[in-house]
Amino acid sequence: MKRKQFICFSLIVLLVSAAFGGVAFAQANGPFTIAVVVKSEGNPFFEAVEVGCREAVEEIGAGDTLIFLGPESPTVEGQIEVISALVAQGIDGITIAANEPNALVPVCQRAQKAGIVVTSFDSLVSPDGSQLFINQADMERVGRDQVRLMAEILDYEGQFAILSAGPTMSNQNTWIAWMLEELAEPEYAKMELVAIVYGMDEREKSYSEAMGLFRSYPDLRGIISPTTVGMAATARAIKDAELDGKVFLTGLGLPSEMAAYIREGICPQMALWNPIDLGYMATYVTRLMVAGKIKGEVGETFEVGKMGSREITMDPALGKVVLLGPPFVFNQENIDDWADVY
Ligand code: RAM
Repeated sequence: MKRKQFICFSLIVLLVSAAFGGVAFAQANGPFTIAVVVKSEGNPFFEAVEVGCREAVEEIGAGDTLIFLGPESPTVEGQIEVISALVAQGIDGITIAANEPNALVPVCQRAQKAGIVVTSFDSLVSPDGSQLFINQADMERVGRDQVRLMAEILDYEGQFAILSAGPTMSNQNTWIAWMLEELAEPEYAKMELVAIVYGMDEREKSYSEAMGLFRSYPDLRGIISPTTVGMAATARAIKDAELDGKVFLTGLGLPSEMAAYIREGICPQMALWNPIDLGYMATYVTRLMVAGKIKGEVGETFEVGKMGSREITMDPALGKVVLLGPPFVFNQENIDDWADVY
C-alpha cells in the first residue's frame, strides 16, 4: 500500500514538474512578438523587406508573431507614435528603419527599460537608443559608387544634382557625405554638383522636385537619387519632361520599378542590395537577441540562417554593426534576371 502511494505521489510530482518545466521551456524559446517598424507604409522597398522578415520568422520563430508597420508618411513623429504603442503592447523585440537617428532615442530607451530588444536596420537609430545596427552595405562604398556610376554615364563632365529622401534620414545623409568626399577627387573636376533636394521619400514630392531641377538648371545632365522612391519618381519625371537622352539618372533603385528605364537608357546603371535579405537578416538577428542566443556584443559570431555566418563589429559612426554584404550594380545586361525578384 505504502509502495503504491509512493508510486502515485512520484507520478504526480513528475507530471506537475513536466507541466511547469514545459511552461518554463516555452518562455525561454518563445513564442515571441517581434515588430519591424519601417520609414513609411506603401514604399515598395519596404514591401520587399517584409517578405524577408516573414521568411525569417517562419524559419526560426515557429509560433512567433511578426508585427510589420510604419507611419503613413515618413516622419519621425509618426514613428514615435507607432513605437510608443508597441512598447505599451508589450512586445519582445523591435527593429527600426529610422526617419531620424536621435529623436527616437527616448522612446527606444523606454522600450529597452521595459525589457524589449531594440535594433535598427537600413537607417540608423543612434546607438544611444539601439543595441545593434543591421547595415545593408558599407556606407562609404555605397556613397562613392554612386558618384562613380554617374561619372561613367556623363563621361566625367557636366552638371548634376542629388535628389534625396528626407533631410534627417541618416542612411541617405551618410551616403551623401561619402559622395561629396568622392567628388573631391581630381577625376571629377569637370563635374559640378548644382543642388541637393529632398523628395521626402514621397512619390509626388520627389516628382515635383525633379521637375523643379529641370526648370532651375537647363544644362543639367544627371541626377543621383539615393532612394528607391526618388529613383522611380525621377525616371517618370525625365520621361514626362521628354528629357530622355539629355538628363540621365543613377542611384539606388528597385529593379522591379526601374527595369523599363534601364532598358530605355534613362538609367543606364544603378545599385542596390537585396531588400528581402535585409528584412530577413534584421528580423533573424533581432530574434536571436530576444531568445538570448546572442548578446549583441562586438566579436560575437553566429549563423544567420540562409545568409551564413556573421560577426558583430564596431563602426565608429554606426556603433555595433552586422553587415549584410556588398551592393550590386544593375544594368542592361543583368536587369532581366532581377526585374521579377524585387
Ligand atoms: C528608400 C528608403 C530606404 C533606402 C532605399 C534605398 O526606399 O529611403 O531607406 O534604403 O530607398
